[in-house]
Amino acid sequence: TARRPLIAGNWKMNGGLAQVDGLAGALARRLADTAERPFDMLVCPPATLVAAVAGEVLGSPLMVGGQDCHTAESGAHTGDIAAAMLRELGASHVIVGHSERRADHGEDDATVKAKAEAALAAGLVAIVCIGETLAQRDAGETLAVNRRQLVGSLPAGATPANTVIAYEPVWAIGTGRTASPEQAQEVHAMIRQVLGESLGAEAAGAMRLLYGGSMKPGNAAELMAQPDIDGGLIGGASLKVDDFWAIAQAV
Ligand code: 3PY
Repeated sequence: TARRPLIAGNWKMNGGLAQVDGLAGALARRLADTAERPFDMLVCPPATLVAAVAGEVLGSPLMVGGQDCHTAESGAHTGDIAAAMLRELGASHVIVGHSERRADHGEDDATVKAKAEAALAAGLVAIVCIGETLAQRDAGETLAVNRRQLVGSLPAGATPANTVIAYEPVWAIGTGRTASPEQAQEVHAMIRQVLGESLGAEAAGAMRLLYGGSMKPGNAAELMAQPDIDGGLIGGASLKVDDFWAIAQAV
């Protein structure tokens, strides 16, 4: 396919100043030393580290993103961060609607959509996360749940350049369990079909769809070999330079 794989690391609430050089800097140096690089690479550190990481990797192809943004441009929202604030620090992307935010902060599809639209308005690429729980999968609701979340969370004005969809089955996040390549592909194919219904076949065919949920060096190749899986949103394995790099080598 013509879609360039995206290898995105979600550091979650991990990492400190030591990881600026030790993780982000190390990845930037590897990218600089790599002639053939058939993938894009992104790290999403905690918001407190975005500026330092962006400074560290300046001039490198390594991109930096946030893990969340507010729906509003500014205002009385103590503790929150606007998309433009991330952008000003050097971020190019922001994750919205990760299942941990949906669960921990009660974010619903309408909120996630508004956050994604705020990201687009600020010039960030939105990485919109969807995924079913184990109970929903066991109840046979996987495709319906993901369709509903996708339709409800997709920002107005989504294009392949400004939006990435990440499918992260909740039961595979931080559990060590991974969706089988077939399970993941089934959902990814549905996502692309639904995108086609709302954005047209051309845009749907060009939009990148990431798999997330315990992607690691040992399973990355078979997942990314699936026709509709265009990279990964990687949690734990993105905190180790060698593991994250090995995943990128598996594209
Ligand atoms: C995981 O890898 O478990 C993730 O949640 C990535 O976002």
